[in-house]
Amino acid sequence: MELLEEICKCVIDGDIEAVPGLVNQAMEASIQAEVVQNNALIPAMDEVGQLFEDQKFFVPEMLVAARAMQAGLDILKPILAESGVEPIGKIAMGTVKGDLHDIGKSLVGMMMEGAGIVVVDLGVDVPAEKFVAAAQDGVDLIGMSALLTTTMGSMKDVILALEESDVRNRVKVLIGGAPVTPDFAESIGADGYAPNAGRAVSVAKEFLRS
Ligand code: B1M
Repeated sequence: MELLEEICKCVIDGDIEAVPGLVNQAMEASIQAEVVQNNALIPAMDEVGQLFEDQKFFVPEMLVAARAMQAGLDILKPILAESGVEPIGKIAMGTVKGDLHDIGKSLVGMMMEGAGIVVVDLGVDVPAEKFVAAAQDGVDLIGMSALLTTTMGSMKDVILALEESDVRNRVKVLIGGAPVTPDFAESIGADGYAPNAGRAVSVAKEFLRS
């Protein structure tokens, strides 16, 4: 099997043992890091997102695939940075204030990285000011996650803080998390909502294209 195809397959299979070795092999064979990213890691995560949408993959499979992708990307990142390859955009992601759930947020972040988007991980229990600071630092997108009905309201606080700080028009706001709905997203003035990591990447890419 061709090396890039093999990397792609091993990412989809979540084979975290094999991916770093194969990516190193590609580097030794002088395949450009950008080619490995664009022709192996990104298509693999596209496929994983699709399998999840089709309910052929569930969260555990998606998580191991994302980790395998991350293991490959960790090798490519410094090479990509040195060679000046431009990412397609930048997102600051965090779980909102009062909320400590980070699995979904991290999974979305890994999928975003797999799609060539730089992720600034703000962590969990993130106050509005931190999202605003990230917007002021020039990210293209703000991504918020909430898992508790009691913390969903913090998403609105962030949007209000962005509006008050005059940076609302510089960023698109994407939200998600188990209790979040499209209606809720609309009601608080978010630009987009995604029910899962695969869809979050599609929405982010649409925003970055527009
Ligand atoms: Co918590 N917890 N928890 N918990 N916990 C829930 C969410 C809960 C539904 C469990 C239950 O009662 N059935 C419930 C919330 C009820 C509610 O508000 N409606 C709950 C509760 C009540 C609590 C505590 C209050 C419990 C307590 O202490 N009494 C407490 C709160 C702590 C706090 O945050 N302040 C608490 C604590 C914890 C643990 C620390 C034990 C642990 C978190 C560990 C961690 O994250 N490091 C935990 C866990 C693991 C869960 C469950 C079991 C699993 C959550 C998860 O990781 N799902 C959860 C019950 C459940 O969902 N079955 C539960 C997997 C993850 C991949 O999915 O995060 O939904 P999810 O992300 C998805 C999508 O939502 C979407 O994409 C992801 C991938 O497809 N998505 C986005 C997420 N973010 C997105 C952002 C986007 C777009 C899409 O754009 C930016």
